Amino acid sequence: MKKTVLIVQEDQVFREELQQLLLEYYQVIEAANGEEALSIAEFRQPDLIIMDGDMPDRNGIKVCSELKSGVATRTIPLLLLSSSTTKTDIINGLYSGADDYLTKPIRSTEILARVDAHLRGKVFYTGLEQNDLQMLLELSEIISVSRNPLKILQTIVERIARAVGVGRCSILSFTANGELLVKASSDLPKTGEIRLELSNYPEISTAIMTKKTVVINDMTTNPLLEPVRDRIKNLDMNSVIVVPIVKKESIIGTFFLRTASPLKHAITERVYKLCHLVANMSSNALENAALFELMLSKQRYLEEMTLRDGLTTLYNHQHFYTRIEEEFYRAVRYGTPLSCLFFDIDDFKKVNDRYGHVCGDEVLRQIGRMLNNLIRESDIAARYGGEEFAILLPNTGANGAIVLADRLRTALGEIVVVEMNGTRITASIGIATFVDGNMSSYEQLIKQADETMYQSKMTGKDRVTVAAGCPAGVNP
Ligand code: GH3
Ligand code: MG
Ligand code: MG
Repeated sequence: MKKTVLIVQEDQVFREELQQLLLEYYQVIEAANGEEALSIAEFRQPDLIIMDGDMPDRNGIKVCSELKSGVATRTIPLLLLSSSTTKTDIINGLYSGADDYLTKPIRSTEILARVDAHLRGKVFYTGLEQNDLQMLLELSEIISVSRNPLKILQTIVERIARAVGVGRCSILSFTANGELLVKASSDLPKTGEIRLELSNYPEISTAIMTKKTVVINDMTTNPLLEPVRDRIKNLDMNSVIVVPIVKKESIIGTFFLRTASPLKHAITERVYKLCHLVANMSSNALENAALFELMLSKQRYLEEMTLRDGLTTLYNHQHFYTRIEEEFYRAVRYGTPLSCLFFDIDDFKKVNDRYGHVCGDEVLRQIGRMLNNLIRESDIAARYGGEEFAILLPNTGANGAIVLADRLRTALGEIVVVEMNGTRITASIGIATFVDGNMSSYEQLIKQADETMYQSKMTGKDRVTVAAGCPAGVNP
């Protein structure tokens, strides 16, 4: 049998609009004013009431209170429908006894979802403190205005952690390939991509598997945590709640809240309700977070590409200058050495002339790939010009640069382009090192590296020359 919904609404047009919306699923009865509402509610005992919050003289709020204090009507879920979106009005509505509120204009899917949830006893504001309602409303405002889902999730966990006074509150995403990633955490401001091993968290895996909330009020004795007892025994924690975050019937994550040890049996009804409400609020943001991150990484990729040379993917000339300036001042400030290595491919014109530009390009492309593998994370490799390259080696003296130069000569010798019939690629290499204040500018460092490279060219190519004042080289 269909459940009965009482619509209390002064505006006839609006009343009919609501009726049309609900008629397919519910038996709908109507009241046009507060008086009628009170008598019909008592007499017909509807399963749910949708109350007009905009009746004159705050009549809707008054009728709410009367219905909620009447013996025969107090248990009927009551939804306050109001055009007022100010926090105080909504809070007053909820304090008058309304179980939930909706704001006009009405959105059909939202109304149907809320009515359904209340009829199944799923939504509840009772038992929350006034501050909690205030916080929930503020969170929904932030959610509706912020375009950064990760920030939304971070705000949610921070506000809840503060409201409940817990050790940790996190929102985790559970991806289609079974990964559990921390998206926001109250005690870790920058979560990045922290991955959790599901087997270390039986409470989370149970929530995901059963699609049900897991509450553990004493972590020291609960049997569910037996497999990880040793791992958690020294951690400062006592109670935990894990609420699945669901989107279109599938689990997309969990809301996780854990208290520190003095807070025994901390998952009270209030905490339970708060966690459920915010888990629901988080679901859109969590879904959008993946999209958002993809967009950010694309943006970062595009930004990075403007610093790089298209053919070799090495940094371009301009970025090399930016970095050498930064690194030079860092070296001056911290008294660390800074080496600069220049190299120019020998007889590259011949490569082009004999085998064509396409082969020449392939050699340059392979050099780019090789250099990216050869150098450390902190080194900077750039295509300085056509077939001329530069490598900046922070915190590296001439000896370290010579070692790299040797590896570079070997790696160049290993470059193979099939059409080139075994032609070996060689380069003339020059090294200069800033150490102990031996230079006054980065331009000087570049000039010395360039000049020593030229010396290698002049003295027979395929060799390494180290600028004067640096340790002896290892030329062939
Ligand atoms: P050396 O040993 O004195 O350095 O002789 P070289 O032939 O390498 O030097 P030169 O400066 O005479 O010629 C450089 C050649 O590099 C000429 C130019 O066409 C080629 N080159 C520069 N940029 C590119 C590029 O992007 N692709 C190709 N395929 N060739 C390039
Ligand atoms: Mg050359
Ligand atoms: Mg050249």
